[in-house]
Amino acid sequence: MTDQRVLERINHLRVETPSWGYGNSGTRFKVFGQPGAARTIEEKLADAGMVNRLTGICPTVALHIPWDRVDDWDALSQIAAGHGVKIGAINPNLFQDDEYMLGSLAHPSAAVRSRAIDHVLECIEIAHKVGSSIVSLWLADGTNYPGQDDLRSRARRMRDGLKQIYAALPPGIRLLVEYKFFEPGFYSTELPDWGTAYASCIDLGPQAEVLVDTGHHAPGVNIEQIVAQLLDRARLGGFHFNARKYADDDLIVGSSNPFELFLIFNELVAAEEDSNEKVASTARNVAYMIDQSHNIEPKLEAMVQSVMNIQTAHAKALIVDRARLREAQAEGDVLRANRVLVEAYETDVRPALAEARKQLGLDPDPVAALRRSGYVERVSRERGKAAAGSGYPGA
Ligand code: PSV
Ligand code: MN
Repeated sequence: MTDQRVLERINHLRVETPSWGYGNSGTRFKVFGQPGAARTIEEKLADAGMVNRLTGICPTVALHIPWDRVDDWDALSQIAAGHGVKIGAINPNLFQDDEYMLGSLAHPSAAVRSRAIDHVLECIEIAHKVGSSIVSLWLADGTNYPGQDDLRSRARRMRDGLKQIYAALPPGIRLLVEYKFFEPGFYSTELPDWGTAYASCIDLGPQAEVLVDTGHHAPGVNIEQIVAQLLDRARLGGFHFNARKYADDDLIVGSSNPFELFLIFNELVAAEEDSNEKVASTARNVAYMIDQSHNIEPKLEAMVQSVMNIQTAHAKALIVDRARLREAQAEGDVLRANRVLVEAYETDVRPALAEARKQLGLDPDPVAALRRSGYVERVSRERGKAAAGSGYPGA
């Protein structure tokens, strides 16, 4: 790839940031309030606008309902536009109401199941109103004890609920189905892995695609291989990026696992060039989103840093010498093939990223630009240290 083509591809990437990443959040032990943390959806959109102005590649913001519910969606879309952003994926919340203690779509009670379905239908309606093309569904459904509920009955109830939701999906809106191997259920989870999510999407139809949250796998799982499988089956819909050491830690993406992030992007970039047009177009339409909550680190800087880490991994994947890689693979030259990948990973892409940002008229160092801007100090003065936050319990 020519240098200018690499710069164009760097600037072509889009990364969605989450509204809940801008408000106060914490662990189940403590929520530390941060001065200036956004208290309302309007303030979250303002912060997301700032991240977009600094990075140039984050023009959409994911909402979580009911955390971000408003009466007037047109007005909210206007406010977003005023900050230079648009509303992106709509995330239903099927885990925070008392009724959902034993699950949502898989709940033993038909009344709770239908409440959960109604909520997702409302989210589809919201997506339609704000012009978003994604409803992103994560089910907290699971059990804590063997025997607590019948596993096959739960799976059937969930499948039935998903079918009702899918039937209400207008053309042009994608349903992303997110899996997670545990938590809040500690014994079983209804959608624990990519295979179950994939099977559910196949049952539903072409508008249903799998969402990979990088924090939702057991330690040691080969996520890039999952990505490759889903791409090859043309069912990878999106990502929730974050990093973790042990469980779903929601730390800054690429902070502890930069090589893994590079290998994930390596699969994506390779698939974009696949001769099978279905695979290539799937790769080109993957929705890249961040799903993080920053509990002790400054929120705006953490978000900007996350976007930069994603760009770094992406840029390194763009410069992999694919012809040499294929040649070494065909010859069975194990270590030369490995070295081709590692060479790209070890390349310093910071000058290319700085140049790409300059071509967008941006500061080559978005973190330094944020620090110089005085934005965080200003909103800290204006907003103070808020009790309200992301929507998370205790926040
Ligand atoms: C669940 O852990 C999850 O990854 C889902 O995407 C939720 O919508 C999100 O986190 C809430 O923070
Ligand atoms: Mn997620």
